[in-house]
Amino acid sequence: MEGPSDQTWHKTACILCESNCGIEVRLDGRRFARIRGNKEHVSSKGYTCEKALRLDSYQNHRARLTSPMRRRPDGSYEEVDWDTAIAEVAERLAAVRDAYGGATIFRYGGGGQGNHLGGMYGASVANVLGVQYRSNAIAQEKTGEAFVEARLYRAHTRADFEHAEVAVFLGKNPWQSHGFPEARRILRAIANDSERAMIVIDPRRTKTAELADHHLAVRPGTDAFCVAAILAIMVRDDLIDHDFLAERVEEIEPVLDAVREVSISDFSARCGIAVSELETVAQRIGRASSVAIFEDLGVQQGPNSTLVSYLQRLIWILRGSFAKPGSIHPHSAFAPLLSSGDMGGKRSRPKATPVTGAPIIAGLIPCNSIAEEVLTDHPDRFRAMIIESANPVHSLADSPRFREAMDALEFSVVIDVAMTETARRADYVLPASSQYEKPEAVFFNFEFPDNVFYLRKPVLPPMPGTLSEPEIHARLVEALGAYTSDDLTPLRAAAESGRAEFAAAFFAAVEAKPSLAGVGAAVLYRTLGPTLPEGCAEGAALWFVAQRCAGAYPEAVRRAGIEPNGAGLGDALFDKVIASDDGVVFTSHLHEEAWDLLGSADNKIHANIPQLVEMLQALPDAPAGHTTAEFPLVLSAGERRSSTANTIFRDPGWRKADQEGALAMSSADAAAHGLVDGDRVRLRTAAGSAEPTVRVDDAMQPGHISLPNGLGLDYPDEDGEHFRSGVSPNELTSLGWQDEIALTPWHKHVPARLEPMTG
Ligand SMILES: Nc1nc2c(c(=O)[nH]1)N[C@H]1C(S)=C(S)[C@@H](COP(=O)(O)OP(=O)(O)OC[C@H]3O[C@@H](n4cnc5c(=O)[nH]c(N)nc54)[C@H](O)[C@@H]3O)O[C@H]1N2
Ligand SMILES: Nc1nc2c(c(=O)[nH]1)N[C@H]1C(S)=C(S)[C@@H](COP(=O)(O)OP(=O)(O)OC[C@H]3O[C@@H](n4cnc5c(=O)[nH]c(N)nc54)[C@H](O)[C@@H]3O)O[C@H]1N2
Ligand code: SF4
Ligand SMILES: [Mo]
Repeated sequence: MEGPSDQTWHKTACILCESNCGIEVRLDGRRFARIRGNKEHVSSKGYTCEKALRLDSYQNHRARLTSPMRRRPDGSYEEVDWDTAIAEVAERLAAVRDAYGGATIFRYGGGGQGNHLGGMYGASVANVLGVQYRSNAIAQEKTGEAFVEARLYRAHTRADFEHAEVAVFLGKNPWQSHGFPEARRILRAIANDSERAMIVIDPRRTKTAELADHHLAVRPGTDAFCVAAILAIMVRDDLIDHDFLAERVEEIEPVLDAVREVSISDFSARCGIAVSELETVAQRIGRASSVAIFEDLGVQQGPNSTLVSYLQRLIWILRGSFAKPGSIHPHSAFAPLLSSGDMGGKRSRPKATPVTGAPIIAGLIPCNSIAEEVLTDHPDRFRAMIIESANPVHSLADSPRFREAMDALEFSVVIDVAMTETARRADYVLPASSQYEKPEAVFFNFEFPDNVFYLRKPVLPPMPGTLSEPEIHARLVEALGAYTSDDLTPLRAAAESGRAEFAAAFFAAVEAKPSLAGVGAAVLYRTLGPTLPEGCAEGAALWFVAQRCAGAYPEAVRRAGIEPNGAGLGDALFDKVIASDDGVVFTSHLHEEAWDLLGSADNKIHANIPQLVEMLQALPDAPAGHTTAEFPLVLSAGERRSSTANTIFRDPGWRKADQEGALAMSSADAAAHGLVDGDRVRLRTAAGSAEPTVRVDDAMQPGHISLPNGLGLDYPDEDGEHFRSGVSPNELTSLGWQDEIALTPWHKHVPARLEPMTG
């Protein structure tokens, strides 16, 4: 944390995708002068992709906020000081709570690809206000998968590609999107090993597909047919691990009966993959000692997505590819990603949304329902929103509808580092310190048998005018009167004397005043925080998390080399997390212990999900496609490229190529529309239109066109005039276009047409 000509390499992490590779940064003043991978990082071991080198564009740019902003009646913003902002935000939130109840205050976000600590403290504010409903981006991608996993075995799983004999990527392009440690190294290793095989199911010939042994270029939106046909071949040819099914799986028979009914030739015709090719793939999976599968947005944001999440799991269930090297595994959790973050014990949570009755999965209301929970005269409608570290106006389907919803609220506050599209609709905007100006961490800790957690320390002091989320939330909690300084004084004293004393005092205080549990994160920040090493106070809430983690997996924590200190195993784990600069292996499991990580009462897999088996049986009657004469093309609105990183980078200057995010299309489609590379075209969907430039790309199949994600952000030029670079994909998407179970949007499957540019 020194001035110019600082020769120190500061350890931190890349925040652009869930891999969070460890990096080292050299500073020139406040600029990131050099960036390299951190070879000592226990998970990424020095690996990065090219995007990490651009992180200065996140840390330093013209749209960063340096003062709380208050919206004037004419829609412009004025700067206000922090005391005013905190007092007024607390007062306005309390007024909504008092008039209509805390359940009408909705909370969105709480973390992005690199930052989940803030959300823990945000839970303190939510708890004081009695907030009941929340959501985040996960509820427009992963809730279908969560629905399936909750029914199969009550656990979250990932796959071990490092050791898998056969790797399957289903609507996933890890060469560009990563999603597991050292993704490109592992993809290359599989591609170079003749004993192993890679299968990619993607309509597009992606970079990953180029490396694959088998690329199944399905027709967009037909994955359910493709995966069901593979399953049917496995059952027909008896490529099944019967011992595994007998020992570990309940109720497989009704599922196998439904799979036997699948017409392989009909489904092959529907997905556009020859039966012989499906057979080759089924047989390669069928003779493998291990198969690892990763499904992602290509199927999670398209037709039949929850059904596909189910069917792909049946592949590895039939193969018994679970709980051994190279297979699927559950994992420990340092802090549960989907928990409400409160410390007040189990509270019963609503199962459906108050207005539209949409299903709440994994505690999250479907992103597609949020605006509809506002834009109604229903008495229980959402009246206020707290939005943190998310840009829903840009990232959720139907941007105009979300803007309308924000405008209809009685109150809204956004906590962000930048003046985003969402911030521009809020009553107050509170400027957070960047992820390199405070301690941060993610709860994307999905590894097995050794799982890793990394608390990174600040590289720079906070930008003047900004505060960390823990500080912002603690101030809000205090303005809302959740505790008094008398409540905290004994805890502060105990924290000074020692950790065992602190634990005793903390639990005694919560017992005497149970409401303190709901604001436990803020209490820890104010009491334990000041006793932690410099720059670590924001890590204080992890003390409770570490206790819970050590309590949940004591043997695996010990096996990871953590021994109880004077205050116990949880404190030893916490101390190690605070002290480490390279990430900590916090649990080390044995493979057979995977079964204990399942949440099902009998630690078995329960294969039969009747609702989804019925959907499988109804597939032959499904429509052949969703395009029409009016909208004959399928647009994938949001492809991951090396030039995209959600909306974390706002300055378009970070992009060295593909500046405006071209619309990719096959040469056949280009020719049919009289287009050549670099032309501009009008792209129209039922929801709206845009004018992207064209890139002719024969990785695309005819009829399928693709736009990148994360573009179309407003950014000020040198004179402060805003300009927009590229297409904002959700100006083109519609809310009703969604999965029937999880209500996740079909971002990857939007019917569209191309028109010549006029004028
Ligand atoms: N470079 C980069 N990396 C990122 C991100 C980023 O913005 N940029 N974002 C991160 C985030 S938030 C996420 S969730 C992940 C997402 O990671 P991915 O899911 O891998 O990313 P996408 O490119 O959105 O979609 C994957 C693939 O789905 C294919 N697809 C489209 N339609 C269909 C279909 O009908 N069936 C099948 N089988 N495939 C189809 C597309 O051609 C595409 O190759 O990436 C993360 N990593
Ligand atoms: N059409 C279409 N829409 C999509 C997708 C698609 O493929 N197509 N992909 C979807 C997916 S998978 C995802 S994950 C979402 C992502 O969309 P969002 O969840 O909205 O999140 P991000 O774009 O990652 O932006 C995160 C926000 O956090 C802010 N931020 C960065 N650092 C900090 C910090 O330290 N503190 C605070 N308070 N704020 C910070 C950034 O400025 C930014 O506004 O988009 C979804 N939307
Ligand atoms: S974008 Fe993802 S894979 Fe690339 S360096 Fe950052 S965290 Fe690692
Ligand atoms: Mo995502």
